[in-house]
Amino acid sequence: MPQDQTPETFDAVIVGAGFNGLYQLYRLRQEGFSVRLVDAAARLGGVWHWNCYPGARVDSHVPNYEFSIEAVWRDWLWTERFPGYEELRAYFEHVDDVLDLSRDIQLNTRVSAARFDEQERQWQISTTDHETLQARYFILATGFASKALIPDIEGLDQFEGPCHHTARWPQDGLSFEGKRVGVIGTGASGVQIVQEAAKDAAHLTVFQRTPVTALAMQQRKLDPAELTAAKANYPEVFRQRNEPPGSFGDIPRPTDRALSVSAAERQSVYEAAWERGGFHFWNGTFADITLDEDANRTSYDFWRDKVRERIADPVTAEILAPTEPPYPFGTKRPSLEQNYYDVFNQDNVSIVDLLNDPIVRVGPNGVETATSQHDLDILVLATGFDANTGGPTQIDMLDTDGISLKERWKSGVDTHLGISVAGFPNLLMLYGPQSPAAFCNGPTCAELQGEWLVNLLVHLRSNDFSRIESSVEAGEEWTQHLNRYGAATLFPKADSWYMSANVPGKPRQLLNYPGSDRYLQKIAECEEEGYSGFIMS
Ligand code: N01
Repeated sequence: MPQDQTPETFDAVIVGAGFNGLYQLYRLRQEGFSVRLVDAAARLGGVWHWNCYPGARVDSHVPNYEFSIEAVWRDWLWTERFPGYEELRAYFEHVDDVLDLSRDIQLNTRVSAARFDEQERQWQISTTDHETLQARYFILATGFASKALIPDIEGLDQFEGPCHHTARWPQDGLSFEGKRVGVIGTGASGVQIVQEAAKDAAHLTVFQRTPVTALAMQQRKLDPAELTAAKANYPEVFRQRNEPPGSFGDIPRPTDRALSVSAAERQSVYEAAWERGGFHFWNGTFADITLDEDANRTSYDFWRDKVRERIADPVTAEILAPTEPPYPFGTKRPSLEQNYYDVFNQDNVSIVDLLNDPIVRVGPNGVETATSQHDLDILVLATGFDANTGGPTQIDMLDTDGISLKERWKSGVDTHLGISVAGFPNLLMLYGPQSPAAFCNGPTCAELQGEWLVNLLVHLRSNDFSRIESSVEAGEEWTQHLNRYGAATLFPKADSWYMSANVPGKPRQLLNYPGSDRYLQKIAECEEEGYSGFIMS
């Protein structure tokens, strides 16, 4: 639409077609709101559009990473316990078919800027195609991992072969067959792509800075009959998932402390969690793993010994799974692996320990480290994201004093409940910074926090309010609360993206609320108190 015409107007414009945005669209529409959802991608699914590198798959086991809406799960059969990106994309098509979402979704459209019109109490939302949409409420469901982090390495742009970030992978794929491949980064994305590249590459060089504590995935094919039978119990699994602690329905919150049981008992708890696979070993062993260093050390030692027995070369073993923990176990996101540690026994795979042999520069033919030149045909950047804040700050938005969100957050993030920012009326965030986001399973959070937001918009409409803004004091209080809460855990001890420590210059701050049960309690209290911390008119 040309800019001189009246923009299309909605009750709400949502950015982001992942779990959060889609759930919100579905529910707000049910409540009679007019909604438009916009996404830069060419399909639904959020990260699963962008992350199509070989091996990309979800680290949450079936049936956790899906909506608990019966009409959606009833006829959907996953083929693997941890589905790959192709299957996840198909799942989102199924969601679309069942919930009839696409009629209110605009794909291939990137929101570039937004301004709040105080007179009209409407957001004017601009896209890179010079279109303007108008909405009373502007809802960001941009996810915590939408802005790729390209490392600042000298000469990176000089590399002559294909060089891609994992979250900007070519949609039509890229073959590693017979190529010399380099992977920088060993987080969840790095682990997955390394496992695949090791199969076909003539040589694979893995550039590791900090070791990842990857856990046994225990992947397996799912039998359709078995899965169909399991669905009898889905209502109960989803009921548990959506109740405190609110995340995974079938990983019960442990109550024992690691050092309050005998060494033999501890070992058997760890063994059982390892066998169950996935995040059981992270979240399902003892209550104090991310709270107490001595307890934490027992889980690190178990993990280290488990992994090291698979790595033939002792030097490689020490690089991948050091004797002393590089950070408390679980304070950087543990990835899941199938044969990650085994591939380092192959002749075509080598590891470079960047802590002892850092990258100096990238040249046309490969990567130069302090001691060696590594000639490469393909360079993979598995270097992560400007997590949590990267999505919202990509949109040029001004507060009521004319200061951009990016500028406001330069010295630190201040939100009320991870949902609202003082000075940005009618702007609401789902899965945003200072919410549990990365600590809460995506679909669970989309439904629980999403319902809270739906109730809020219904409340505003019922009371004839057209403006909502959180107070400065509420933002300060939430930040202090989160900092205090975080300080009682081991998370601040790691240089992780949870702590914003992976982006040079970003203020160090815990941006994910480590406790979805406590968070749910907090937002429920806010609602019961008539939306405390918010000013409505
Ligand atoms: O990113 P990361 P990711 N030189 O930030 C290294 C979700 N996710 O894309 O630790 C050299 O974890 C960096 O090293 P260091 C999931 O929540 C989920 O893997 O900073 N190395 C690290 O090793 C996940 O946790 C899934 O020292 C550099 C790596 O790059 C989150 O997204 C799949 C560097 C980045 O790891 C992010 O995962 C994928 C440099 N200049 C992602 N800069 C699934 O569910 C960075 N690194 C499966």
